[in-house]
Amino acid sequence: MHVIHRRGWELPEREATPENLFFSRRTLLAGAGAAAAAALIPGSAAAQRRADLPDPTASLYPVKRNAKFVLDRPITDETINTTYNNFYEFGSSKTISRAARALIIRPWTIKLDGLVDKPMEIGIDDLLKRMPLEERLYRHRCVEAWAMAVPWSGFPLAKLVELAKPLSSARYLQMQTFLDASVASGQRQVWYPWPYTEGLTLAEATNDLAFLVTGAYGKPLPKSMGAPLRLAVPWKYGFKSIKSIVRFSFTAERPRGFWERLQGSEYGFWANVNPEVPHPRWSQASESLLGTDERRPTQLFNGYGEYVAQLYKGLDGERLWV
Ligand SMILES: Nc1nc2c(c(=O)[nH]1)N[C@H]1C(S)=C(S)[C@@H](COP(=O)(O)O)O[C@H]1N2
Ligand SMILES: [Mo]
Repeated sequence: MHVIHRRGWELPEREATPENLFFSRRTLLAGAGAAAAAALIPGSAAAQRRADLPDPTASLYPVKRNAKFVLDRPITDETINTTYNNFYEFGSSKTISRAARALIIRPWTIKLDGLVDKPMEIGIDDLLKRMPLEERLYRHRCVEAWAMAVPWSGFPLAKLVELAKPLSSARYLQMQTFLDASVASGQRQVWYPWPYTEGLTLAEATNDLAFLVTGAYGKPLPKSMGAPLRLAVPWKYGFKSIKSIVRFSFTAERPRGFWERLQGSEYGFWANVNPEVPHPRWSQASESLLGTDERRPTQLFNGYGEYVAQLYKGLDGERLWV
């Protein structure tokens, strides 16, 4: 595993390559040990049946749209968004939607722990009963320079923070994806720092825009998009929007995310969208709109500066844009 943890600057090529291509090249470098680790383990028929159960929350949707959040572009075609995904647990290509069907989303228990009044566990359906669901139209900007626009359903992350009752010593929120290599073959690729994690400051997490997603396109969230619970932080690069969350931990120390652990020089903690700060291997000046031939100029904070710019005042020494 240590062999694979080489840095970007040790790689022979520095051309503009999306994160997935970069890491599939890394896969080749990993050699025989990795190939053995990636060997398929057949899933059981029982697990398959559990994965096929209809989503019990279907009757909750559609939910009322919050008119405050408007788009400057058409909503991306639903079939594109459900079949063109980044979800490394199921593979490093964009076509993981079939593999992601193996994910078992009930029961789905979420832990709230760390620096909280009282650690707790709550099932997703109990959580949904306690949370005010609404629909929001958000842009999403992947660090790979493609963008989409999605009608998400869900509730403000601030509401979950309220439920968890963090102590005054808590400064950050770390979120963690499920870990089950028997359904997610990507998690057998041992050179990745599984489980996927991401983090926010508490000020970011309780900001109006930070949204926990449980549905999309007026339906329960598809597995390929991170069912049953994923984050949407639209002013940051897409890798911050962690999927299939099982744990929220409140910490005093800044957490290090999955991509930051893999390649800290390219994927940092803040990762706010900025057209003027290129990724080390490509420009961020413009973005392509998924499902169209259109390119648009990238906007600072992905166009959400009025909501979030004040969060970053006085943080000039920080790498806010990587
Ligand atoms: N657990 C997990 N969350 C994840 C990822 C991932 O690989 N695993 N990819 C991230 C990246 S890079 C992006 S752009 C978005 C993609 O979301 P989508 O597939 O719904 O478009 O999910 C983010 N969340
Ligand atoms: Mo991304």
